Amino acid sequence: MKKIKYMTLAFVAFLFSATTSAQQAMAVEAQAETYSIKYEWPQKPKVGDHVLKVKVFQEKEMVTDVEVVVSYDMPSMRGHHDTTAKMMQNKKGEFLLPINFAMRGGWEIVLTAEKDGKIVAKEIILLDI
Ligand SMILES: [Cu+2]
Repeated sequence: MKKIKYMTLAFVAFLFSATTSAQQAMAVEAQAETYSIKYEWPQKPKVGDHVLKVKVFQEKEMVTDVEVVVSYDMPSMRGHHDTTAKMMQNKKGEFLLPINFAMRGGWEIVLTAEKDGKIVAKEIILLDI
């Protein structure tokens, strides 16, 4: 009976150490994989629909195995134009989506890049239309 107890303890200790080292490995991996979002407006945004173009990079390499979600609104009238959509991807792996600037004023666009359901990069664009 005593022997079984020791074995259980040893097993629990093993599990604990395995989890800890796995977590440490993940933390190191997350630091090494630095994602960033770059964006551009092919045409100067004005009132109306204007395409936003986005590229996602991991270190200096462009990556295509991510999803980009865009969420935009006017901070001065929160919720009034609140729109969230997944960006479409072209053959080059760039992300595109027309943004509807319904009226003049300040706009806020939040871009999030997601990989395997986790947010890996975030970018906020503030502009006056
Ligand atoms: Cu408005």
